[in-house]
Amino acid sequence: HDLMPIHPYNHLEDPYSLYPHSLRNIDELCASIVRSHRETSQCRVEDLQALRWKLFSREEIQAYQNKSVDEMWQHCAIRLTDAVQYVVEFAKHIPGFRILSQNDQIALLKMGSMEVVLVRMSRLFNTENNTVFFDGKFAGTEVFKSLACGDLITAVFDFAHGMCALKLTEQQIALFSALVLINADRPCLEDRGRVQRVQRSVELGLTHILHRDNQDSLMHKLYQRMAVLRSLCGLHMEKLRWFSQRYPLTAHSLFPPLYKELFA
Ligand code: CLR
Repeated sequence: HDLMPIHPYNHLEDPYSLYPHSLRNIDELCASIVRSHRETSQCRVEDLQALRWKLFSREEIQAYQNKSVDEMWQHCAIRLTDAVQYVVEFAKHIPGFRILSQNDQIALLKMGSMEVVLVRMSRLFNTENNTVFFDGKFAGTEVFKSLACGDLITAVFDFAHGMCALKLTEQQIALFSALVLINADRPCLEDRGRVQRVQRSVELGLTHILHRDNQDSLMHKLYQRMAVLRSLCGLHMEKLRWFSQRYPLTAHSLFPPLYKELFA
């Protein structure tokens, strides 16, 4: 049991503590995070393999490019919100997430849901031609041209490429997603201590499966990816502010309520 830490928390003091006390508990925690990832992942990677070369035609790309800026923003905001909704479901099924206060759950989702969407994007990414599965086919960066935020799109595609290079298993992606979400460093948390305990348990879970997979060195790389994610989401918010100033009406009346609630 060399993975078992000397834990500073007595679970009797905090009946809600989920800090794993044995390898069996870590296994259970991992299993339930993997299950909730699988059940909310929108799309199975195996199914996508068959569609790998289903690309948008010239005409279809042209149609996306001919959309007005606000039309394309609205379209993407709807797709993004749909993906975010699955991330919210994922979070709700993580045992440690459910025990947090409503306010802390919302604070974590506000900061982390877009980041998890981007982690999930790497599952739908084809590195051979730099395309992502979007709207039923594989789309390159040119499809998003009319959003007029090429730097964000390029950065997001680069991130997906880098994630793919790590060749994570679905289990590793599940645990990494949970760790991205349950981050005690986020602002505006009420009970940071409790978030920290849940974060430690998820960290322990990820360490455990990386160790089991003989890939301990990935942990360091994953922390680096988390820093990149933070900057990408900063860029996303910046673009959103730019857009809302330019097209207040679309931003106000045509964006999905959840998108506005989380990002605006
Ligand atoms: C992520 C994985 C989900 C399906 C999905 C839906 C919408 C996609 C998203 C993925 C990846 C990021 C994406 C988004 C639509 C627009 C957005 C391509 C594939 C790019 C980064 C543009 C962001 C612009 C907004 C600020 C409107 O299972």
